[in-house]
Amino acid sequence: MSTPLVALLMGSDSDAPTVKEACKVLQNFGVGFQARVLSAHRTPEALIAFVQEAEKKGVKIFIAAAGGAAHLAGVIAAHTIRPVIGIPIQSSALNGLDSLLSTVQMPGGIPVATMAIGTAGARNAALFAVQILALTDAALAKKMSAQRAEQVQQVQQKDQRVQQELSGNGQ
Ligand code: RP5
Repeated sequence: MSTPLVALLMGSDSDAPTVKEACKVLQNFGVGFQARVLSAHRTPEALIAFVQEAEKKGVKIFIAAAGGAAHLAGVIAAHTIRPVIGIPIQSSALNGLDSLLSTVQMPGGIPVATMAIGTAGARNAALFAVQILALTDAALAKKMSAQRAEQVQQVQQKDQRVQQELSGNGQ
């Protein structure tokens, strides 16, 4: 894998199954990333040291997944001017609403691009990171367009199938 352009941080190893969805997307696009468990609350010093070091090593985008009182993305954003994308984990106590609100409600001046709760958010976080990188990488932009076209085809196939199965209107 190439030099990590994306740092993918999670507050706990219990977030890993969700974060895996983001990893799959980045792997599909051939974007190098580093995944780490670092917590805004449990390992605050190590988190800040990692962010500073990652910037020096050329990480361009931070993705942060956390649940509950999810301050990971916000704390990262406070320590870097690189884009930070937040994934609110679908927590068991409040189904992720806690994670969503604590990730999205940043004070003006320190933005976090907050995705949907759970696995859809994880996929979109990675896609959003690829879109940012694609602004200055024509090959990546081409792959992104191809992926969108493939998605259109998949939906069209599903449409055909549903028409045949449910309404008998398939051609
Ligand atoms: C957050 O607390 C983590 O991101 C995780 O979603 C949540 C629960 O962590 P564990 O108790 O499973 O380690 O910091």
